[in-house]
Amino acid sequence: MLCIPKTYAGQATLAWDANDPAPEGYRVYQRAEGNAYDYSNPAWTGTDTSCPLNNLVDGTTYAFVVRAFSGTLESADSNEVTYYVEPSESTTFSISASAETNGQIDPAGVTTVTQGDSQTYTISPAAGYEVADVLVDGESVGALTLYTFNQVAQNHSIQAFFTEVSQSEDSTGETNENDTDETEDSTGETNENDTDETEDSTDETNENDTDETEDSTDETNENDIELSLIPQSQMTVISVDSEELDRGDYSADYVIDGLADTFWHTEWYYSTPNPPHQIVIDLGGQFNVQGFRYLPRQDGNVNGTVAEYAFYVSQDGQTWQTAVATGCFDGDQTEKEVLFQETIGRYVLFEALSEINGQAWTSMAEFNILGEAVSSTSSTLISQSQMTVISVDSEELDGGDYSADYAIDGLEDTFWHTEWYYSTPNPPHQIVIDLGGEFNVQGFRYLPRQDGNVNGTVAEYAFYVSQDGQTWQTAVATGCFDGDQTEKEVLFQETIGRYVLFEALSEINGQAWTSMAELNILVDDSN
Ligand SMILES: [Ca+2]
Ligand SMILES: [Ca+2]
Repeated sequence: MLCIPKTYAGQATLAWDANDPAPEGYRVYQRAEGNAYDYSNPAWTGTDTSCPLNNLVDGTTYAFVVRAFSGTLESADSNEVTYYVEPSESTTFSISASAETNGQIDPAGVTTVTQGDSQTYTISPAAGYEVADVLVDGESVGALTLYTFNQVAQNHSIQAFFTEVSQSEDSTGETNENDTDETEDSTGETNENDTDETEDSTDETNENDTDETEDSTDETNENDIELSLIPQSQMTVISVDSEELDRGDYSADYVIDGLADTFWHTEWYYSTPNPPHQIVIDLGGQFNVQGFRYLPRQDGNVNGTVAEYAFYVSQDGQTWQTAVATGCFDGDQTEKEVLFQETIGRYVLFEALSEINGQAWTSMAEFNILGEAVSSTSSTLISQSQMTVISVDSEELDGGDYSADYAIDGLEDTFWHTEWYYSTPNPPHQIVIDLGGEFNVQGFRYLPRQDGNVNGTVAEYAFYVSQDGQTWQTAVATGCFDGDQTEKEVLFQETIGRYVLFEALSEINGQAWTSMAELNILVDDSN
């Protein structure tokens, strides 16, 4: 009786009952399914009553018989047993490696690693650059040039960032000759910061131009836009119009998991909604957004790969202005990068308008946003004492004193309130303030009334900056405040002006009033 008593780790053993009397030996013959036995070529010969099965091809069914032999005599075939060799099940994981501009990581891209193995990465800055940081699975591990994933047991990502080597002060005595009106660096680069007219009249090294100390060799060029990726770990998918979760897991969350082999895919199993498809992402904070990267799915299938797109930036995730970028990607699977005019916001919306083969799906392996964190640390508040309320459309002066001036008196417990005693004008309500001089305005703070009553607390707003207090361009910021009484801060693209207009478009409970305890204006006074 021939049988296969045990298999382990893809290794099978064949065993049979001993003949009595014992023969000289046994011969095992094997054939792949569909083939005949080759009795001139036994797979195994020996005196044992079992043998291992070696050199079997994965995914193939084999049949075996055993024959006893003595001298030239050989028995008939035993019963035949078959054995299917399971495809090997060694588990693998993906490590996705990327390097930002000005350096390389090796190996770049997606590397498949067998479970338990290690994978080492070499990080090489370009000349004049050094490693700024390395993120492993979104977490900083420091400015390493070598990193090894040991005993890999899950998917990973690694991203390398680079920064210009900081030049120590130029002490070589390289004289930066000051000539005439044009301030040129010795390197020939026009130095934009030296716009002040205070020129050294000597032939000394030009190190102490006014407040800005410039390195004469290091080109400080403001046009060098440092593009950095916003860490995906702080991003959240807020909404998506469609994601396939029934036939597989193609959640929108996979676009920000750092893994090239996982992807978002719109529904295709029970329904196939038509484009446009939209995904909205919270960046986790205010950013000066400069661009994005779209990595199409990397599994060899191109379904859902985006052709036409539009990209939006918003302060509040609800109000979306005109798209900051629109276009049509090339129909291949490489990562696409789109840059645009810097736009401050916390939320981004990617809209897929068409698919490369005209299908209804959208798919996306990875989504990255390029931008710089915005904080008000570089801004200063204009002193309210130099501000003046120029105009207000409504203020209650009969039912109490709720003058618009109280919005800039520095006191939390006094506030501007629109009329409610004799009349209740509807919004929008507007207050125009003269800042007392021209500023690089980059934000404002709105403090709702602090007396326990919420009437008039602003929900939707728009904010404008003007040079003359009469001509108002497009709002520099629009949005909707959370419905609580904490102070709200809104930052936006720096805009030069002397006058600001705050417009309240709605109230948190849909009432007609507007109230405001304090309005403060943030400006950039760094130059
Ligand atoms: Ca992914
Ligand atoms: Ca006040």
